[in-house]
Amino acid sequence: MRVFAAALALVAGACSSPSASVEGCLAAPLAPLGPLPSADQVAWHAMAYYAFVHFNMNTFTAREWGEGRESPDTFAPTELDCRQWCRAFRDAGMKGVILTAKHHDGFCLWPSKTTEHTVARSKWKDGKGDVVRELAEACREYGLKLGLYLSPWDRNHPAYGDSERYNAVFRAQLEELCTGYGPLFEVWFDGACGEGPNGKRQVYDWPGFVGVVREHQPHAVIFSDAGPDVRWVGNENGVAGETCWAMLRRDEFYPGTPNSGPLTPGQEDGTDWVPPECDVSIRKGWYWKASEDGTVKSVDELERIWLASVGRNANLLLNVPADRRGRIPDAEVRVLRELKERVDRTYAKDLARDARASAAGDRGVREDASKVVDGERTTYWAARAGATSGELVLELPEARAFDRVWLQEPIELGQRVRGFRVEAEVGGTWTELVRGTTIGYRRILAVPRTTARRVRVVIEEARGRCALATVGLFATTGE
Ligand code: FUL
Repeated sequence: MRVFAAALALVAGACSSPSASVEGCLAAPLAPLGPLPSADQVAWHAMAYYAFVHFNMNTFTAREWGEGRESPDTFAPTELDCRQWCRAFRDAGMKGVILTAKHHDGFCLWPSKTTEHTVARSKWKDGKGDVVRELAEACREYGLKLGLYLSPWDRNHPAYGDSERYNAVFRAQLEELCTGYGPLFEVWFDGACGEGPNGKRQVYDWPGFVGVVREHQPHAVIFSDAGPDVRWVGNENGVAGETCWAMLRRDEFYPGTPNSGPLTPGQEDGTDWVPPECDVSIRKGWYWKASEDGTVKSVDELERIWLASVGRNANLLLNVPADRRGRIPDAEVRVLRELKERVDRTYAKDLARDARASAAGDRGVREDASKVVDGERTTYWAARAGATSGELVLELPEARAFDRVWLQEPIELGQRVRGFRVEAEVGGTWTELVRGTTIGYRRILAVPRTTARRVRVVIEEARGRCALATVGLFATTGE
């Protein structure tokens, strides 16, 4: 009996100890397969969707990149109302907001001691204003998390280009922001620099910048082209790769990296967990301009963007710029609400929640397939030990119509799946609805509207033993 058990365990492919019981072995908890996310990165994945607000000197000059010679008095919002921003974002289902505390022109929205070029030098609120503070307070009131964008490229500061001197300035600015406004969920470093070949040459102290954030905001994730925690997705269209690994060979990239191609799909053999964030603007430019009022995206466009980002293992950072009053314009507030209503209508009811789930091809041993329909992201089904492919069948109480499939992996233990397909039994025949490569934290797939009682997810290939945390089925309402 003992020998038999040991032989079976070897077939199962994971237990090297002959004394391990078959059950213990086959039902062994899934071993982590690195790289793995930190707890703060997992919390970041769960946020999914939040606002970017480009609001600064450029709002008042109708430019995208200011020169740094603008008078502080040019910054003159007439009715700044960060509570109105937060109300709109909260009502839109967003979980946070990231503000351009300083853009490339160097103007600081808070009274920084590191430069003359700040709100403290403007007539706005007699030099007593602080946009970062107003937003931090409004975020607290409306239950949103706060993030800050701080441009390393600075066209105003006299020290820029004198590397060590400016690095000290930038570290001090970061310290002011990281210590003065409560908890930050994300710090956003822009890689852009338009100095050109004859411009100033600044060698940035990235380890020093990261160190300041780590010291004062240990739970904030740091964004740049190359992370270290969250990466740029490689485009500004709001679209993540169809193949989208959270992993990246991080040391091969840096902020402003010319080699941004791999940032879109990520790298299966990446050394670190650096998932992508999709930044895209709700209107043509990043900053509000009256001339671009006609370019606000429609709810259909926004829904496509939502699906191509949130539905592909990325987060969506949707830029909704405030206007010269210091308010989010009505058209944006309206379309954000429409998107929320549409997403809520589609995803409110998971049609698979009362399905019976079973795992086929497991030699009769099941690792509780029901975990994929229990509504919990942290419980999961894993194929038998050693299996890099597997199959899950969902049987619904009756035939139901759906056109969205929602899949999640238990990413705390690593991202694994590299090839899958979803099929439905239609007229007695298994019919392929969609196939894909990666899943990751969250994959949402649009499929042809299908009415079926039995649906299966076939994992064709994975980097290691395969597992799924969630299989959901949803139906759009046909708008
Ligand atoms: C870019 C910047 O140059 C744009 O002005 C904008 O802030 C965008 C989000 O990042 O690199």
